[in-house]
Amino acid sequence: MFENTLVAITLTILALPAFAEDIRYQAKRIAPWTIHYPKALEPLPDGRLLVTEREGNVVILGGESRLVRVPLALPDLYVAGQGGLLDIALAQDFDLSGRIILTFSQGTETANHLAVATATLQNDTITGIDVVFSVSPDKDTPVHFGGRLAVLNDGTWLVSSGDGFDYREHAQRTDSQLGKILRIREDGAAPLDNPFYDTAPYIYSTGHRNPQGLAIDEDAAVIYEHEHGPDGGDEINILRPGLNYGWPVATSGRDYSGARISPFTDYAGMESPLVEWTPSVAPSAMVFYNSDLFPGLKGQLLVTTLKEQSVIAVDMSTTPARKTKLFATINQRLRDIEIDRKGAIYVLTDGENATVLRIAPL
Ligand SMILES: [Ca+2]
Repeated sequence: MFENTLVAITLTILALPAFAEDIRYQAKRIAPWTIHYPKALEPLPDGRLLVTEREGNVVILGGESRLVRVPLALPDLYVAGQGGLLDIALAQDFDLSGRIILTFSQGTETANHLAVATATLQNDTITGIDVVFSVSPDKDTPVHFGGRLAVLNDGTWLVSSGDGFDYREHAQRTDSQLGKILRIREDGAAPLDNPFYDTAPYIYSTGHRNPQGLAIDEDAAVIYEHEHGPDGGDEINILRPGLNYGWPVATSGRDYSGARISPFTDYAGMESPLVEWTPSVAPSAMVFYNSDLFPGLKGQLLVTTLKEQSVIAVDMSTTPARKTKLFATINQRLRDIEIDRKGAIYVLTDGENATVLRIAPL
């Protein structure tokens, strides 16, 4: 069932400029432009990279300079709009178990939802796909799935769930899992210490629109989240259990028609964003950079954007947070960003013919 394709990987130095901290870097293309509509990448401890394609493939890059495309038998995979195979992450016990975590949209045009599955990676094969969780209720739009994963220190997972676009009032309802950050155990059950365990066992936080960024500062034990606003109102928040992040009651964004969504940009009992972008940059992913490889970036959030076609470093230690545009020479819509164990930065470009760039000091 697995069709492996071998393709030589070329190394191309794209740019040798300096960025704001005057650190010289090089961006090397580490995959041919043959990755199709990718959604996420994940570095492996052995130096290889995993990349998801929306059609349901995982591309494995590296090893003996190879590209291997592994089609996954995801049950009822729904590929449309912003849906398809989405994020990929490594379970806490990956080094022992080879277990990976996947999010994907499942169902049909009239009834679909975000699903979370586990599988086992061994060499170039992925087996044992097991759907452990499905967001409810179903919706009938092909957009705003969320789908971002983060693995916490206690082994539980955060999963971002979008508002489905037409269901934005669900973001304020605890009887719906749309427009939420959810926290689940490895077996798909709800952790007993979730904030609404008795009434809404999976919900970690409420009032989200379409969250695509989850990043953890391990030392400070802080979880950062970002989400797309509508027209304007992209935000970065610090996630805390049980809090309400406002959507759609409090937002700086407007409807694409220009109509006001809400008269409120802040509201009692709801968290205001710590960072905001109006007009929108369309934030697609985020990591907390905690390596010495780029000392000037240490302690900052790195945010990839679709619209801005750059990486934005956000220094949360200043008020207001300082935003610095990085790697502007890349000039591509960017879908994901990850850091490997050595501190090198990987960015995943977007679209029909995408690639992965490895960014390291010159
Ligand atoms: Ca908000």
